[in-house]
Amino acid sequence: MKWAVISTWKMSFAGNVKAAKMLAEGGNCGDAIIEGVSMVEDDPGYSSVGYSGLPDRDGRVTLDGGYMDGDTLKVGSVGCIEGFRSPVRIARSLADKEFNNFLVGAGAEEYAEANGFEKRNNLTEGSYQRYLQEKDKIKELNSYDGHDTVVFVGRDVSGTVCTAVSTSGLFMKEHGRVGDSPIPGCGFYADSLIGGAGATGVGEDANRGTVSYRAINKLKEGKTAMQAAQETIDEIMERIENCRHMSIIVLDKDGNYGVATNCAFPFVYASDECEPTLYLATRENGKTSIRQIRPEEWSKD
Ligand code: SD4
Repeated sequence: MKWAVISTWKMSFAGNVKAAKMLAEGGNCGDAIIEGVSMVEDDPGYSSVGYSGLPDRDGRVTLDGGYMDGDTLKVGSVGCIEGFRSPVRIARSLADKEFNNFLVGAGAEEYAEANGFEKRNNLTEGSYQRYLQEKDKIKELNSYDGHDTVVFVGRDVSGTVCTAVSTSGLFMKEHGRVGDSPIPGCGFYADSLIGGAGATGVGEDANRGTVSYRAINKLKEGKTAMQAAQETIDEIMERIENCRHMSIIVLDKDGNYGVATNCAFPFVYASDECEPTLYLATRENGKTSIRQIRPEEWSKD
């Protein structure tokens, strides 16, 4: 494959189309996937990323984002950042720094403001209403049904692999909680010599399994992208008691994809050989089964 891009959930479809177009025109992988992720961040119709994200227990929308360049292994992340438009863009700018490349909370906000990143109140009326409905319930934290983290992994014509991620994390999390998404090796990873990976699901479990790096290691051992994804999910389900929802996307350095899940997980894949296509992955008899679906077949994000 000359180029390829894979992204999580149906909500990433329009962003995948945009990223695919950029890659097809010879665009840089980082630029293409950042564009894809930030389209999801900007869309108030999606309630688990960026604008209109899921509030925490204090009714605040705090966001996590990460970016990794597989050529240099440079990585940048923000955690628990509030009041800014695009965590993934802030994360990418941090990847250029030799030190201080993972900032959280007030420190991340100070950096974003000092560096001219656009501010935005991400608590929309929709997010607030969702919060009001849940705030008095004692709720077990779980991945929000059908509305989750957006991860893009891409490979451009020059062979560069990058991964980018953005999320509001778990609905009704404690203020200050950070999941797997901005943590390199857990929520995302990229190495142009091997491939890239990213996770969506309950971050506490993804962190325990360092799932993205686990998948990359399997690629390095010579497994296919599909085997790497499946073995990663199998291992953490075996090793973590009551492992909750978890899905992983993998792209090898040649642009072949692998996906595995323990729930129902839509994703989008495009390459120079295949236009952006929506698939649904499910777990059947202990293995991931994947089929192409029409957008109408999946009513959630
Ligand atoms: C987190 N992994 O913060 C994210 C949330 C997610 O499906 O992906 N939910 O734990």
